Amino acid sequence: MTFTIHGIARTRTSRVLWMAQELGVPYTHVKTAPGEGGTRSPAFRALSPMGRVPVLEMDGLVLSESLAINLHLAKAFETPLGPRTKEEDGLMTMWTLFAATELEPNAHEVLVHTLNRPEAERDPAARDAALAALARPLAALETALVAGGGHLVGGRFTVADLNVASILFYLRAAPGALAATPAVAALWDEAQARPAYAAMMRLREEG
Ligand SMILES: N[C@@H](CCC(=O)N[C@@H](CS)C(=O)NCC(=O)O)C(=O)O
Repeated sequence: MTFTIHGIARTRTSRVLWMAQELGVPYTHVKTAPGEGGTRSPAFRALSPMGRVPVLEMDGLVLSESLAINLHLAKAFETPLGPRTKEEDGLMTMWTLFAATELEPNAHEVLVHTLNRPEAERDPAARDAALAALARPLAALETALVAGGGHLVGGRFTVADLNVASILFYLRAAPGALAATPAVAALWDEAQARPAYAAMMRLREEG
């Protein structure tokens, strides 16, 4: 079973490349970039409803949405990152949707105002408002991680942790963002120490 990932590493495609590195299986990487000749080409638009990367192609299935792709890959391959029971599957889906809805919008806002925009265009007040809005979901994560012995599902590092950590990635330039949530900070440290994370970061640097 092999698959193709479309998207350059310096986009949300990095989340899927991270998962692919965790699986350690061969795959094809098509470096589609956002914009003309990339995501706006008719061929790519035929793959992605929103014309956005990443896209996964596998066994005739075409999937968009980075975090959903990761859930699918975790289930498609025999890996400890995937669910062992229907209950684990439900929890992994829950934490993935939590990452997408409760964490990502404000974490992205923090990223925009700490790293992504040129310094003159960054708005510290917008960054601080986003950080304040993250306090509640980060506290919820903290409670779950403490109860789970450091992981969200099944007492081991799973796709739920990976998907959440791929959003915590946005907070890397905001020192102190995880200071009030030591278990979340510990998960982020663990995620960064994984060889698959380091491999993904190398792909980002290569472009
Ligand atoms: N919710 C989507 C968002 C994907 C997304 O925004 N991709 C950006 C790159 S990070 C993109 O393709 N932008 C090009 C465009 O919107 O035209 C996901 O998680 O996959």
